[in-house]
Amino acid sequence: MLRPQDGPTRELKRLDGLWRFRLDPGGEGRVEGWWQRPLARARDIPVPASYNDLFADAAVRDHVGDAWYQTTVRVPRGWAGERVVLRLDAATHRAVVWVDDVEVVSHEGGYTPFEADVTAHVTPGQEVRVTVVVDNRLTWQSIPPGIVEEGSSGPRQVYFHDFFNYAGLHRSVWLYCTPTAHVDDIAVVPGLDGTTGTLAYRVGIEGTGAVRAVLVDAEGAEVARAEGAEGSLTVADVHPWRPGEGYLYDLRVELTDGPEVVDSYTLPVGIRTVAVRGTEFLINGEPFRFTGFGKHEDLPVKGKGHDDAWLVHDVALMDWIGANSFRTAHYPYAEEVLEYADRHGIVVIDETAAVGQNMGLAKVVLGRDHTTFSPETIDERSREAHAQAVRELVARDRNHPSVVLWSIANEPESHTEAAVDYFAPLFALTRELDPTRPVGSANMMFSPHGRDRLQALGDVTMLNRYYGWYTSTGDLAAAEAALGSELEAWAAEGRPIIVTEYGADAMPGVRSVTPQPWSEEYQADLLAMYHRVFDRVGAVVGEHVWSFADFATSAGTGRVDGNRKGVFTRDRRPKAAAFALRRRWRGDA
Ligand code: BDP
Repeated sequence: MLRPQDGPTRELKRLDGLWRFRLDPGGEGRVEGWWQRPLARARDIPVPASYNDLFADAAVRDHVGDAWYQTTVRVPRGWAGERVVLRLDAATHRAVVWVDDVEVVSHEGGYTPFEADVTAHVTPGQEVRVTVVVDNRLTWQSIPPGIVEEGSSGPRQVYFHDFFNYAGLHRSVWLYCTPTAHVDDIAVVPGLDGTTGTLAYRVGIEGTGAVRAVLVDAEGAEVARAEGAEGSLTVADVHPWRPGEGYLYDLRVELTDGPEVVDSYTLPVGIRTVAVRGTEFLINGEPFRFTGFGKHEDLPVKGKGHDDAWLVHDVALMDWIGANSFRTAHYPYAEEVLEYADRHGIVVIDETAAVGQNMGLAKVVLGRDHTTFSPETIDERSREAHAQAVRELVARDRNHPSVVLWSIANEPESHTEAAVDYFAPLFALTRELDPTRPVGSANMMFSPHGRDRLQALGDVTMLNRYYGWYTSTGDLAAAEAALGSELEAWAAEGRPIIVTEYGADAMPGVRSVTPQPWSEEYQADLLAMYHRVFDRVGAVVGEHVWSFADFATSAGTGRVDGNRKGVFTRDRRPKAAAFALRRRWRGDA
């Protein structure tokens, strides 16, 4: 799905800013038709932002169910005769959208965009009312899963993942226009052969016309062109995209009618290859070692609302510390983030929102006894929702050179036959949708080597490990021995290993001369212990500390105002571990 853009044949209007907002705990709005008139008893709310932390009100923070958003927008009068589209970059976790009285689109899944052709419902020059109802409930059939329970003071949302269930309009909302006949989709596959680059492309069009593809380098010089909706471009003396150097070409796709350019869309592209060879992860044929973090979209006040200032700052801190990569734990991030990674040469592991599909873990953390995969819990419908999440992730992100690996789930149950039955088709689907990138899923410590049955389905072994924290707490010597023997066992499988999580909580300011969990020193010492082991095991090609920054979670006795495994605090101040990581990853500090 193409991101909307301004161009010679397209225009764009961002609908961000203050909208009107009302919670609807009783679910009355859908019955009473709240979209049909100005939202009564509404208050102002910023878009994009999570609604939860804005109002100093527990009823808002812990709301379960529908929340209504409304704004009015004037359709530019110059758009007469154009196709007009309303696009939401994300609505968490599902939404229905109306333009005036007409329902135009609904969408399931909180982290991928959706849009509606609203041409028939708008008049250029006139105002329309846009109403969105966003439902934050998680069920066994949603990705991620959850259960809504009746508590003494109303419904309560239970979920099995370790980050707060922020909800709302987390990303931008757009009104844009294209010509009626237009470029609808573009897929590119880059290739490299010595100093020659190739770019296979496929263009989907609506309407009729001829397609031309023109590739332009970063200085604006044309380097290749081709005619036809499908083809391949060749670039002599190519300037590849590579980690640390986000060199991009522009692919200008034009839909023509004789001499006239009917539509034009410019896609930034990077020419690079990705492959797994034995225990190596290759980018452009060269072994790549991942250094960096599992992150979150998580901010004070804004929750999961995207913010360009924090994006720029986070990447500056990743650069400061020597991180070359991150994982979009545990859901697809805003497209702005991936575009920024493309431009800055940052390597991305791109993850679906399938987190918490593990009732073994739920039993330990929440004391609940459920079967993970069953007709009463995660079932066929859940798998279809999961498949759709994979389709939408790949459709949205396949053209980003920064994305080198798909992670289709985080820490699912992985030792049972049911897990294999559930996941084998999802691995196959991901490979069918994108045969050019490796696929994996992050393994949880309850299914170590010898028990896990999912890693063998992937191309890369992805391990989340907490030796020295959740096990052997405070005993780094025991933790080191256990970690070493497990990694050696995984290495023998012959796949590259990325340790996608390792870390310890640390409360900033808690200092200790002896190994005390929760101290800044213990966090730093634990990471150093992992690094000693990684350096002994050749198959380890990636180290992603959990986590980049502290983040909000649901309440729990192991959580102090959220998860404190950040190397930076939630407001991005470094803990002691940050300086140690910088010394390891930059070597020059
Ligand atoms: C892992 C999860 C991650 C958690 C982390 C932790 O993948 O989301 O936040 O552990 O416990 O299980 O800190």
